[in-house]
Amino acid sequence: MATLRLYHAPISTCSQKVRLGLAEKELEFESVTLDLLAGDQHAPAYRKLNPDGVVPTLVDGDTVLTESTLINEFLDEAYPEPKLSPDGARERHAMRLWTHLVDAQLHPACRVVTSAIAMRPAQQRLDREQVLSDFAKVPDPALREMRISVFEHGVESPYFERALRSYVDVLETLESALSSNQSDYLVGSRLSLADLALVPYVLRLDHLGYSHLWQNERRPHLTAWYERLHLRSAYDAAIRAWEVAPAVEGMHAAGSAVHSRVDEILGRA
Ligand SMILES: N[C@@H](CCC(=O)N[C@@H](CS)C(=O)NCC(=O)O)C(=O)O
Repeated sequence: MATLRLYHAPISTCSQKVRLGLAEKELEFESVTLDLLAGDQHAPAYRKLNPDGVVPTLVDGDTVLTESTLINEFLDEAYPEPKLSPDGARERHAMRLWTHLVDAQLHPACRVVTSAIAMRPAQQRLDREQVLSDFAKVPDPALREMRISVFEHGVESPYFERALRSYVDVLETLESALSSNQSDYLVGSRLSLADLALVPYVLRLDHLGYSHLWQNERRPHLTAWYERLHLRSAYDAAIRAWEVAPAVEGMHAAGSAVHSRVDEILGRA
């Protein structure tokens, strides 16, 4: 079997998603971690592998794969056991609607929310010119503009409220789908790439200290699904093993610092 090499960051959602795919399939990989705050993703050698300057990137033999959703689809085809997609075409479409939701809505929302709440305080401790020069290396102009706005204004950036609402809307979509499903999982009767794609984003809110958005009977089906996924051994290998306590504590502290403002924006103050 060819050697797999994963370029990733320990608590990046997209990296967690791919590590879950690898762990469910019990695939070993060589790990190359990038420090996103230090700008490792913009190093010329890495940008040759991933021109967007983001993680993750998976190298399988001489094949370089980017885009976490597509990497997990690749893994499911190239390493078919255990299967992480449903059998029927209709259900596979349903699975892809979830992964599309992540790519089109949830990840962009999470990027803004995480940047405003948790990355900004860390970036503010760095040299301002260095931070701005890293933003200048972001290839997508819209993303660059968002990064600057969020760095300057945090949760008061015009990007923040829209992103936060969009993020929380997905929690309701999850609750509603899981409450009407006859299954423990998002699609069909077994775990699929849909579950692996969504769970890192619930975890991110958990890390920020916002689990009240689904716990305490607010969203009981989502709570049960989230807890169920935590019981999998793949979760330990892909998520817990990579959690760096100071980073998680830092996210929690940053979340607490703006908790009341976030509640206010959500209209629950
Ligand atoms: N659509 C891409 C998004 C990748 C992405 O945004 N990765 C984040 C971490 S989750 C990243 O590398 N951020 C660093 C940056 O934007 O500078 C994927 O799914 O792989």
